[in-house]
Amino acid sequence: MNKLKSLSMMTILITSLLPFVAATVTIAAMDQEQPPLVQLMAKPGGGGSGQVADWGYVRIGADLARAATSGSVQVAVIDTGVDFDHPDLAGVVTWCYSAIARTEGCGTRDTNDDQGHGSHVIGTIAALDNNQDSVGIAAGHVEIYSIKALGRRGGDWGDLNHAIRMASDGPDGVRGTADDAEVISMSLGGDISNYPTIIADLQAAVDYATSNGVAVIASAGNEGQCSDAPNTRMSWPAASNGVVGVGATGLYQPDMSGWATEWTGAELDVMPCFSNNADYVDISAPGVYITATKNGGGTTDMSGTSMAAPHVAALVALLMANGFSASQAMARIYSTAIDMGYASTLQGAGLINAAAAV
Ligand SMILES: [Ca+2]
Ligand SMILES: [Ca+2]
Ligand SMILES: [Ca+2]
Repeated sequence: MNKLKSLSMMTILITSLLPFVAATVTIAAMDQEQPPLVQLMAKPGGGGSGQVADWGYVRIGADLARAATSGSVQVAVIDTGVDFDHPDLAGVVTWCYSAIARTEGCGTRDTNDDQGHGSHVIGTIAALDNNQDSVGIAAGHVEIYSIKALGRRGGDWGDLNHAIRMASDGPDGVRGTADDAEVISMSLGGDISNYPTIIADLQAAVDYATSNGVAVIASAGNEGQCSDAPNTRMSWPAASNGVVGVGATGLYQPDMSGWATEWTGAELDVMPCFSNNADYVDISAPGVYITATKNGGGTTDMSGTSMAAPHVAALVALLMANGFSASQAMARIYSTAIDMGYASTLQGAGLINAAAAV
């Protein structure tokens, strides 16, 4: 009941389906017409057939933001591990740690991605800009720390707290040195409303990171109810103090005929029903049909606030690579966000605009 889970719609569904074959999900635009049924299909592997920039990458102007960035920072992704051998992540992941097994080392049984979720999130942030697969929003400007705190069926709050502290300390295990992560990205969450001790322990771990200057980003959760009323369920760590809670946006066809997966300038920014409506939602980012690296090679599409959080983490990383502090970076992201017209409990400050922020 109080287990953590990753926040991709696909992940929720594959618990009862074969992973990476095909999953059917229902996603609907908040305040739009009847929710359409859509198919979520895995794409074939890449490998030299040409690189695809996801619509979210294009929509937020990531090319311009990357071009305006110099330097590099470390981003810790707390998730299901990573496919360390994925060609589009070659050299990207510089530290792998399992907060479950409490061991380190990349390409090991303890730190490999046994689910696919972590590899997708990492690709959204950092996949190489080359001639294959996808491209990360902060490609060329980040090193990734892959910290595994989720197994195939979720994780434990104690392991998450440990993961947050390890990310803040970095590989040398010493707080306040150059290898400390600048950003922590968490595409996970759970409702611990009735567990005040767990909330307090989590808050202490978050405070440990934020007081070290780390930007802590988390998915807002997928328990949205297609309603203007606030959620009845909450999601931590998004609801923890000092954590940036990220809602998901999608693209709709200009004639409202359905979801779009390519940004041409005419499509509409909408929020899907699954994105949580709560006062801890701070900002929104693309999270419907996001193309990124697939466990085992190639790319796949996934949807959820899980896919939105790494967009924000990557943008914070670009700003911090340019010398901004975590709080300065977030102030810029909030002030340049695109107002989509939704309530602030749904969209937060709005849709991130990387080109304007950097
Ligand atoms: Ca690529
Ligand atoms: Ca350190
Ligand atoms: Ca650092």
